[in-house]
Amino acid sequence: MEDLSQSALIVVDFQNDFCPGGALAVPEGDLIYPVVQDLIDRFEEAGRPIIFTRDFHPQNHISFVSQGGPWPAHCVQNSLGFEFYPRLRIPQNAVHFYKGYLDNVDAYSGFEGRLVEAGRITETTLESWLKAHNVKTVFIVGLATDYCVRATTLDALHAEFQTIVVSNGIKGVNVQPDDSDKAIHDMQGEGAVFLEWPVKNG
Ligand code: VGL
Ligand code: ZN
Repeated sequence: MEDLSQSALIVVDFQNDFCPGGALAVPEGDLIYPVVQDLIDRFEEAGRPIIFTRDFHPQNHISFVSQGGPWPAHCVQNSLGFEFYPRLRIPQNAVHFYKGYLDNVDAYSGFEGRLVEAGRITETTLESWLKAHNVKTVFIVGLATDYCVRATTLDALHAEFQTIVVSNGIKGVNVQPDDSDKAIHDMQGEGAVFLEWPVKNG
């Protein structure tokens, strides 16, 4: 068992629209579920912070094809596609950050998100929240390896967190077949440590 003191878990964009059947499905994105849930359970037992980032796009978001962007409409505010993958059990005291909520700004990194409290988007950034809570190490899982996991990991490293990416807790979109391999290479090059998380039935 890892020593989780001074660690936080960051679950990136594990939302319906990034899972099979969703608007921007990551192939086999749902297969990370046992690893993600086991990490949530372990961090909860250890009394450590559990952070969820989510895309929270307006209907006319700049990243959508309808507005000249690269992606089909996805994770539209208060749509089913925005909701968490349904099997996820979200702890009561989990901490939530939304990103990409302005019409004309996209954000892949959770570090560009803002804390949501009582359903309202605040000014608090993920970096300031983690530092205020004396977090030194972040464990990162979620979707997608080649976009939001990559960007979140690089920002965590630039903010000088020890950054552990759980290799069996991520999946990529792979618009080009080797995009995830390239993203992993980029993350390792900046100092990310890749760890396979042992899960029974995983
Ligand atoms: C993502 C593409 C567009 C992601 C979000 O979560 O990786 N990818 N928006
Ligand atoms: Zn998006």
